[in-house]
Amino acid sequence: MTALVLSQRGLLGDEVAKHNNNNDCWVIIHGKAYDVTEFLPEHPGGSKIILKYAGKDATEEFDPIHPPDTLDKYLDKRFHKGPVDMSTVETTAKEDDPEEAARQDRIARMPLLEQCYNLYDFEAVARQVMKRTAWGYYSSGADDEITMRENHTAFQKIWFRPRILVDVTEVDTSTTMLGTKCSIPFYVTATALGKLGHPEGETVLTKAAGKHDVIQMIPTLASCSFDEIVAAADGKQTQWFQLYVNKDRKITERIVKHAEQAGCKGLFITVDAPQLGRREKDMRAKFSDIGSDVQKSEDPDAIDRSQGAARAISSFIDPGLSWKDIPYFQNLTKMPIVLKGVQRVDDVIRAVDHGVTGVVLSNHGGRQLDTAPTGIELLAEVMAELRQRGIQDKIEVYIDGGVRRASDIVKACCLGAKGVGIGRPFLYAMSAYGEKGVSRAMQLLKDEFVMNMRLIGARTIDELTPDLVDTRGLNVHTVPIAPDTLGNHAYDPLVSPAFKAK
Ligand code: 173
Repeated sequence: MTALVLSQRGLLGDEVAKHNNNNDCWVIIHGKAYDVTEFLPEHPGGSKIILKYAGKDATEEFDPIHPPDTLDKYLDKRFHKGPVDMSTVETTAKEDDPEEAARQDRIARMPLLEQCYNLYDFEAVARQVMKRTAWGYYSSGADDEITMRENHTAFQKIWFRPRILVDVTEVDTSTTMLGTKCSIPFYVTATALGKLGHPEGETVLTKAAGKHDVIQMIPTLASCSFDEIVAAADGKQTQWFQLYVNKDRKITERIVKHAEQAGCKGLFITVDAPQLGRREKDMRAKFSDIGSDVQKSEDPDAIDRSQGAARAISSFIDPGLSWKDIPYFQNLTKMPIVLKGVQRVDDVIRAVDHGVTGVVLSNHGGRQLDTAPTGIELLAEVMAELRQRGIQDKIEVYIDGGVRRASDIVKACCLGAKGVGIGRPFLYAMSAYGEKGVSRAMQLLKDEFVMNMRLIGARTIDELTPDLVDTRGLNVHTVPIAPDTLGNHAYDPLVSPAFKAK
């Protein structure tokens, strides 16, 4: 036998397991071994997380964070050690983990999809059936989560002024966004790491969006590769691309051009994340996941993985991005450019002056700056200013954050939004019930939307006008609101640090 022990089906698990340290580190991913020793110091997520899996199968941790072509693209072929006979690899028995056993038990007792009647129902189920780290990553907001909560409650401060005795036999919810027709004024906004929630990741959202003639924004940091997400589309459906601008502009240029060639109809440049916010649920989930190894560290500053999943992979984002770069993007692509994450009125005016096609008034789902304003509150201010200056048709205004009911979308349209982005609710529907779940979530919104339009006396999107809403309470941040029972079921309260078990 040679040093590399091969069974007929590849390397033996024992052989791989020997390469289990800082100076000699192999990992198994999708049944193949890779020597990542030289790559350890360069790993954007830090070396610790790789070392946790040194000599072992790292597929489950790897998949959500790395598109499938990552190793072929970034790890020199001489480090690809070949197939492993997976029947010889020791696995950590899932049954030994009481938390995992309890989760599997809950999965076996999940409510039927038909028992989900609104978007919060999916969230409440997802909270029970998702892995703790995945739930921590998706559900987390920044700091005290004040903005995240306000995103939703702000809609409840707007009341309708319904018009009666309008013939609403026929109601048409279709509209155009960035010049493309779609069935309804909401889109699937970009969210990272889809495979944390579902093994097929973002393609699940693509397929449901295609069925419903809903636009999907493809994230830079998807778990699936960009090409997989485009290939999952039905050929007719519209996709946009969300861009995190890389410090290395060559990479940015390549991916923007690729998105344009692939037929994306809009470039949404994220402008609210020069640094990623602190999301403590994500950090806490990751911290306990990494286990005692980190806790033993001599140097408290070395606890890189307590940063959570998102921060660990965000180091490539350019904090130097500025208004000066906008003409560069306008020269780079013919796709309409939209700034995603605008948070004040004068920045919208500046966006108009720069000739961009649109803005998304957004606080990144309450995951960036806590106590940043909500999209819906800002929308009312922005549209008043644009109208006063007579430039309301010079830019398309979108909002996202906190949308859970079609009435939220209707309110945004009344105030002048071209459409709204929805992120987490579709991730929760996907995580709990897969494509059928996302499709049902979209259908529920569509049904609610038609009903709401009838009940306020509007037949088309153009008939959703500002006079149909009462926004007098919108800017009051201390207004008493009725208890939000569905929301409270799904909301995972912030917690204090846990004591060690006895
Ligand atoms: O909100 C996010 O989690 C997000 O946008 C992100 C950014 C960088 C890396 C991973 C996720």
